[in-house]
Amino acid sequence: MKKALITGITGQDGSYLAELLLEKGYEVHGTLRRSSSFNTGRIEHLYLDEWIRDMKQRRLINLHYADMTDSSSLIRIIQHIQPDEIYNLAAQSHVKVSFDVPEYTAETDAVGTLRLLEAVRILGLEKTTRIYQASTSELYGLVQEIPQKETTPFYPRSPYGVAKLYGYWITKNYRESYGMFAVNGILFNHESERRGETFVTRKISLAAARIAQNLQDKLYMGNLDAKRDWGYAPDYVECMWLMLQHEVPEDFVIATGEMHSVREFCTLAFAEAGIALRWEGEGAAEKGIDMATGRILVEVDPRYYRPAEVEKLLGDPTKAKTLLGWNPRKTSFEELVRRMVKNDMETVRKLSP
Ligand code: NDP
Ligand code: GDR
Repeated sequence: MKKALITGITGQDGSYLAELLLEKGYEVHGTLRRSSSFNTGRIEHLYLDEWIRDMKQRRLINLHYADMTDSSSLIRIIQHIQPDEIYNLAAQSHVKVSFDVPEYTAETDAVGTLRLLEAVRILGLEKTTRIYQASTSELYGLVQEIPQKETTPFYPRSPYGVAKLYGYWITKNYRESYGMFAVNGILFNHESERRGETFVTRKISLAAARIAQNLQDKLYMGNLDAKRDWGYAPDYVECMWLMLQHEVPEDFVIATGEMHSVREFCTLAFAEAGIALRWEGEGAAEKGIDMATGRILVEVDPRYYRPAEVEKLLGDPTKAKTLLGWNPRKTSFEELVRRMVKNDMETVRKLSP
């Protein structure tokens, strides 16, 4: 049985990847951070107590406390598990927040990646353990070429993007220096019902559901003109696994090849919740108005603007399609929005008084 370690197993991607690897028969381990309240909501169904484990005889995940800022915790866990594959998903992953905690973001996302690679090397596992590094389309930042592919130059626009740039290069450097099977997945935005609530898609799907059920009056947004290549997270974690099964270690762009604006996402999400929006005004004065009632439901609040913005990202997934046989548009954009809104309509309904 193959053994996998997922750092950041409690996050959106970690939870889907854990499910996928369990299905494939892996022994799955994941890192957990100490927190003052429960942070295992996305993986509770994969983490039951011993008694239930025995009764159901299902393979379940194993959790270990660790932090990307703590080398000793990483070394201890890797030594204990001796994993065949490591998926490094742990990160301070919020772009806007990275402007507020730039040093912590660098510690976790940049130096944290180095700590992990060094741990594998210190333990003498560099020829046996394969490593996936969660790189990002934020590396492209100020766009130099459209669409972006593996050869497009990088120009990150946030402390997050800059920290991930270090993570990208140190992974490549360890591959070239020590012959490690260490690869970068340059993933474009991917969303799901489990997306964190402060990322734009989930913020919109939740607000649309709450407004439709009269539990919220208005949604305040940042840059509505920003454009992203949005995919579906469960489709993307499959690619992480495929990259580690490939004969040679290589970096891949993972994207859908389709781009939409934040405004389009809003319009579609509200429509899924039964509200037809029309847009009026420009920039900070733009408003989304309910066509049926004339009520203003969406307004721009410049507090959500970023010090430096990434205006548009569009990926070219040709390499992943050709070499990994990956299907970039298993789930359409419309289906992604529909699933997120449907899920939030139900969640809100259950929680409402
Ligand atoms: P999430 O923010 O949902 O999950 C991040 C995970 O990292 C959580 O498990 C979190 O723990 C953990 N974590 C944060 N800081 C630390 C730390 N210092 N030490 C240990 N663990 C830590 O991110 P996603 O699942 O969306 O993304 C997974 C990875 O992929 C990230 O590295 C992200 O930067 C990258 N990425 C994501 C894309 C996307 O569109 N989703 C696109 C491209 C790259 P906790 O639950 O306790 O907060
Ligand atoms: P991003 O995702 O920064 O691309 O990083 P996010 O959903 O936060 O923003 C996407 C775009 O929407 C604009 N926007 C808003 N964003 C948020 N969060 N809240 C708002 O109110 C709002 N209004 C407009 C943003 O300005 C931006 O242009 C995500 C993360 O998952 C990273 O970890 C990952 O590396 C990249 O995707 C690829």
